[in-house]
Amino acid sequence: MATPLEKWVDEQAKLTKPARIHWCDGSEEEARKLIEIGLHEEKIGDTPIFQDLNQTNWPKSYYHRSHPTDVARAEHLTFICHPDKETVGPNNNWMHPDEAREKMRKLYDGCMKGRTMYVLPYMMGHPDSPYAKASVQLTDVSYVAVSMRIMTRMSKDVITKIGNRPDFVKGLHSVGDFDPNKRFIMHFPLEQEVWSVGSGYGGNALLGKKCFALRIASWLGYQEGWLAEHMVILGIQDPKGRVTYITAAMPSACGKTNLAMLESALPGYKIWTLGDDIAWLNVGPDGRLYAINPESGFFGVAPGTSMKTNPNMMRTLQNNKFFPTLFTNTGLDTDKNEPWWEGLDGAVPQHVLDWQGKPWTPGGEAKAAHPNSRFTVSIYNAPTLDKEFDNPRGVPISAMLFGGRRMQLIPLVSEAFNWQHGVFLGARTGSETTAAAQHKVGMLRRDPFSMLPFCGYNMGDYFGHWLNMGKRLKNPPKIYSVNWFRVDDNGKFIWPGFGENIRVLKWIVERVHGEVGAKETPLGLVPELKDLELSGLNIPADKMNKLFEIKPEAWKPELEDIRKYMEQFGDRMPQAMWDDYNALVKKLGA
Ligand code: GTP
Ligand code: SPV
Ligand code: MN
Repeated sequence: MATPLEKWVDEQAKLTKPARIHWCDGSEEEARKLIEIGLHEEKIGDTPIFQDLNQTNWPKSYYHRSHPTDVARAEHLTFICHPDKETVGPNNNWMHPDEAREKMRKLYDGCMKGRTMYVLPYMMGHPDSPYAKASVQLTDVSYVAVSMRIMTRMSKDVITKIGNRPDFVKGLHSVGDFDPNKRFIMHFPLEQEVWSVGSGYGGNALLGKKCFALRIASWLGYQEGWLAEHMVILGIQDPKGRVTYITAAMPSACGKTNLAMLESALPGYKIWTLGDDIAWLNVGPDGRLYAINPESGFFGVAPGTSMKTNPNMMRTLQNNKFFPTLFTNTGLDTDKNEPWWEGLDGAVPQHVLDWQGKPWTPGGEAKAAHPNSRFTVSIYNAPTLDKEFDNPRGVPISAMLFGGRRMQLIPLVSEAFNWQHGVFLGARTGSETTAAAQHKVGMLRRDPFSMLPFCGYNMGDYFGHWLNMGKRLKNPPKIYSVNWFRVDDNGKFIWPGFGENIRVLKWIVERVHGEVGAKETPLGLVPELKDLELSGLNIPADKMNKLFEIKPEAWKPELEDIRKYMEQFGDRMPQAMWDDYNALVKKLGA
């Protein structure tokens, strides 16, 4: 008798009609074979999937270019397909499941002809974790198969674990013919299923990541009493040797990976990494909030990464431990056969091909690396990997940060008055858009909890779920708003950011342990400047004050924007959020 898994694979193969089916076992030997196939056999059009890189300077690294129309998440082509539109909410694109299935079946019909279907069994979370979930993705491209091996715990043991159960998370993926008009990423929360076609890049194609670990998982968390969040997880070791665990939510390309492995500018402090993108949060037996990272790799923004900004990531990329490391849509230094991107250390190389493979001229407008070009590398390569990373229970969280990219208004750091106010801080978050998704860059949009593109159900209900989670916590984490991106009158970042962000984390750690005071403002509790460790920074006092400036007049359009945003959710917006909104309006005298 065929298992539910075998039956499902068989049905998808009947629809997509691959030339062969390869069940992956997740081994290194297999990954090496897949790379060979991508180097020499498998092609998209005329282009091989992978190119070799200089193995001396970039050990076990390979280069990939995605289709030029396919370089970022396609939010406008991403749908949640639940029979009830209200459940999906105004924060998502909605399509009826029947319509979506019909549309997709047509696009899938025979789409894998002549190609290999790879069956990828993987765990999100440590296999022994009570919070982990088993999943299987089907794909027709070796790049996705290899990427999923880096990003998740892929193993044939998962097949045994699934056994005769029908309730594993199912992902069907095909690159189709890359036609952007035939590109869709469909989510079926009731069936725990994702169908994606037409894209081979990032969150559109690595279905364990945003599709499952956030959109489907946030829905499961709502049903089952836990949270799936767009958050980094890190430990802050202080001079006492104490490690304090925190999470931080920031929108795409707004600093999570950098924060997750920050190299401290203050002596005696050290950051330990547990995750750079996604956290699953559960109430532990002791009433504290515990975080696990469902992933096991980084899919990080390349441009700007250097020994100056993120030395620990540079060390991770050049570490030989876990095979392989991938670079996608960066530039290529053809003299050395090395990946290159804007902001990398050293002189600009003489001969560079851009992310589309065309000769690139330095100094012009055009970038060599696509702004959303990325590396894919195992978390086990990170020299900062926390010893608790593989602890199935996760780590207890003492503070949660909500960040965004805001040139004005939002202070460097402020602490919520209480859990409910913290949920409001998360809900009112806005951020200027980045190249991580296909849209105009630099526009302010509301991005509650940095989850706008990732919350798989109505965000009004999501805020309510957060409020309820707080009620179940005996010792809830403190909640903070942070903003590294405030600019001066010349449009320059005031705060140096990166390794210097430890100064903000230090204050947060001291707050968590009741070791330092704070000053009340309409927005929340902020540090007294004397309590922020600023030695060696040379930021003039007027600029430091600007980082915390609150001008009620300037807040008027912001408050209007927040109100309009909240109103969209009608009855589903919890009254508690309106109470906090009204309190803020009153305090600002606006
Ligand atoms: P996703 O992987 O898309 O979810 O992004 P992320 O949140 O992990 O962003 P990442 O850390 O990769 O940072 C993206 C961009 O923000 C890069 O260009 C960084 O150089 C920049 N950045 C990160 N941290 C800071 C900071 O503290 N200050 C400033 N000014 N820029 C930063
Ligand atoms: C993001 O956009 O938030 C990412 C990259 O982390 S992707 O995997 O493409 O979603
Ligand atoms: Mn992300």
